Amino acid sequence: MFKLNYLVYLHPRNSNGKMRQVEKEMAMENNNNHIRLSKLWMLATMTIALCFGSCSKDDDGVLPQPEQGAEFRTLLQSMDWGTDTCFVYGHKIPDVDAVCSSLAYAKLMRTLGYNCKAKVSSPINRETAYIARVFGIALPELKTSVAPQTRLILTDHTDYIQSVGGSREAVILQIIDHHTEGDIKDSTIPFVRREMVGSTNSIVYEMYNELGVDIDDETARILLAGIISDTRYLTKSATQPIDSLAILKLSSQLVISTDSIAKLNQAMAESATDYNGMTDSEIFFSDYKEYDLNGTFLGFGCLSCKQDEMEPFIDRMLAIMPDLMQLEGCQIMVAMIDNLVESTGADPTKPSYEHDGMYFLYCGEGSKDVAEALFGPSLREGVCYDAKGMSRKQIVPIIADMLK
Ligand SMILES: [Mn+2]
Repeated sequence: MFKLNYLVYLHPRNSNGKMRQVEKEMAMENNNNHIRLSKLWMLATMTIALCFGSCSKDDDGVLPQPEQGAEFRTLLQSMDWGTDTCFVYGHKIPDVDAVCSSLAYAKLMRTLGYNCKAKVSSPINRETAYIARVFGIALPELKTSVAPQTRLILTDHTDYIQSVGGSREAVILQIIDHHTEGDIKDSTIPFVRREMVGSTNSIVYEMYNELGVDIDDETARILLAGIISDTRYLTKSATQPIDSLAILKLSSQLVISTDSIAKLNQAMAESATDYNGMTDSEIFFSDYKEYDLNGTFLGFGCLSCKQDEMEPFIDRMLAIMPDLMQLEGCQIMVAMIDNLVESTGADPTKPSYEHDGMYFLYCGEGSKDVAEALFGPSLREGVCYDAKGMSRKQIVPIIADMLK
């Protein structure tokens, strides 16, 4: 089968917010020079955007052009879609990026004539519920497993353990993702688009442009919500110019001001860290992923806590981690807790709390060595501190390397 893997790795910004270096890798298993040229053209334009910063008046120049989608349309036609609906899934314990990318991508596939429907494999979180209410987004139905041979498209993940039940026996047609390759190997999937950008929704946005498919207002809201959430309104270190460009274009289509986006982001962030009425284990699992790192199962929670409540919060999480580790069948369980400090309040559009470093909790054999290699000596047993504020997406590949 005609096969195209498309990979772009971009280094994170340095402290000046400028790009340090651009490293590109493209793996193509066909000799279609036209594809290669058009992809190179796109990389070149992206590189220009990276070098000269984002969101200038010349933004149109960095958007992919519709004629670039022609080869992809041919590839879609050659796929074995089966006779039933193809389901589009984000990862288990879905966040806004997972839900929105599956919705927007299923819509794109339907527009191109393929019978696709977005689903979620486990219940949505509070941030998704909040933004769906504000934006009037119709959420995907819950479907926790699929029958063998079901056609799947996966967004925002690349590991079987994070995927819908039955995914190992399903036929995975496509992966659209912004994480490094997991145990679902790219080489086994007809189409993989993996770009190291801030949000999967930015990749979906690029693809709408490449394919020349109009983005209706509902889809614009879906894409915008995903990008705001996964980049925390362009503040996370994984953020790239395409994320800012997409927010700019989508918000201008929807006539939403920069101020409104900042306020929306603030409200979304607050709903994401609203643990009111949740048990400690519900809190621990509120943004949780598992990884099979060559046979070592890693459980990884992402949490946040206000600085003045941090110590008792760390104690509560450390107290339940050994039991949760056993419950989940993991060998190592870790959690990062974003440290939220009250902001000065000088700028009303800025969130009332800002991230300032993170605490890294670890549990399980060998986890201390891993944590201390990453972040230096423990503050106390089970706790390290990271001033840089690395993301889970950045930490997991490093842990995977260490465990090799
Ligand atoms: Mn994501």
